[in-house]
Amino acid sequence: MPTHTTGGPAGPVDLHSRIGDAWIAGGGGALESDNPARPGETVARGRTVTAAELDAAVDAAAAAFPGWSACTLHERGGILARAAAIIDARADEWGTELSREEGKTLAEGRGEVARAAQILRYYAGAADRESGTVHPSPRAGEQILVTRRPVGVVAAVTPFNFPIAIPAWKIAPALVYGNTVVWKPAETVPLLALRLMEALVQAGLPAGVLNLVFAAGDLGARLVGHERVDAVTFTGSTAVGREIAAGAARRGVPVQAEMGGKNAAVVLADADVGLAVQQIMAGAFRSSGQKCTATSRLVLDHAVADAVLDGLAREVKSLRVGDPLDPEVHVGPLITAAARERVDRGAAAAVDAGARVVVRGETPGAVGDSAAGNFAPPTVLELDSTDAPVWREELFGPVLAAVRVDGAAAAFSAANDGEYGLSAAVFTRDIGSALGAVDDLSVGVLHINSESAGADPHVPFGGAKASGYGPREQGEAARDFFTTATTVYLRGA
Ligand code: UN1
Repeated sequence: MPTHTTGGPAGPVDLHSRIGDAWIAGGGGALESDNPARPGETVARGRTVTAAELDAAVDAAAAAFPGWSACTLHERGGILARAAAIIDARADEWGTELSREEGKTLAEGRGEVARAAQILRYYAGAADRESGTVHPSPRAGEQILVTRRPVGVVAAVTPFNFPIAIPAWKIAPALVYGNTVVWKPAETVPLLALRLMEALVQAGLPAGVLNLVFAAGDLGARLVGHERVDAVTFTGSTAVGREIAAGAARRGVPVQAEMGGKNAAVVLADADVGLAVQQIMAGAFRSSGQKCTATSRLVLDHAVADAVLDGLAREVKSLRVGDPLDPEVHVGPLITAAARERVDRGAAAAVDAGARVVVRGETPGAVGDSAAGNFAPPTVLELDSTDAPVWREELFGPVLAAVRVDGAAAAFSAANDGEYGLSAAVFTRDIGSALGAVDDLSVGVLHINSESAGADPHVPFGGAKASGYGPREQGEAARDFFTTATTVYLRGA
């Protein structure tokens, strides 16, 4: 294994892909991750793989499959548990690197690394959980068992915004249930990918069981379309997810795609307004709104609308936007300058079309100043109708668009008005309204009186409508995706 520096300002960390039992430099183009808060500061540096190297990674995963799938769940789980301990021991250091590379605050960066360890521990425990079922047979002297086998070689394609937690929740279940994996992380966060890979190698993962490829351009498509790949797990945009799903359908390969979101917080007339404001702030502005579960739409009952908007205006004014390594900062930069421009353009277009600016926070450095970091001001807009693009299109930044409605029925219909259906938050003290939300909102994840973001490893995670395709992630849903069932009719001879 190459020796890696800790990645402090001393200099960029050397990146290597991992194929089979070797760390390789990669024969493709230059790859560099930059600190989004400090333009020009390189965090990690290396090269991408070539098409031949990518194919070699798939071959390595295929070659490792028979041996790995023949290990017991306990053996596989033991490696994940050891990797979790390694990650825990490095949580402060790797959490700091995460903040430097991705831009979320130090608390969120360290929290995410700890979360990755917790996810690995959860799947390590799969060894002791049921993995099949036994059914009575209509015929005497027979039992019917449903057992589960691994699917084979899995391609995992992961996004920038949770550079270690999302890979952990895809890779850990894939591995523990006996699959081998080729993993392509987002090009903007290679360092954290390297760290997770290092932890698993150090924990004793056999060669070829997980292969990490830094890949650019159309190599992502080559990976998910590879004839030796048996299943694809993806998190990213709806457009890419649907393209992957269409290609996989032609090959008859299962896909789990977790895609965009435009998640609403609904505040009903009887809500605890203080609680709602605090939770909306967290849902909308943590990670600068760069979560597919972030709150980006607000549906406010007329009775509480002014109180909620006034509360948000007060809170947004006290947010500090800046370098996430500063512990006083609440909101870091967006991942790239292009992301910042997209968010600025989206908010400006909404204002041009008549949206009222309820509040817009301060950023260090003027918008568009390329010497400043990629900071976008936390912004709350009020709209007259739900027709505006800012209501419908995912901006993936700290922008909230609010509308006013009368009553729960109108609120749920406004929340459903859009193509996405990942998560929602409903604030109410009325059990009937809460149950109404359960029935009426087309979402995969519903929070009653808590923020729209967040996911626990033991329960299903995924979205309705354009937000999700294929089986849910996490918990038993992950087991079902990463295994295939054999129904066994068992009779004595
Ligand atoms: C969370 O809300 O903590 O990409 C997790 C995303 C989601 C994960 C959200 N797949 O933002």
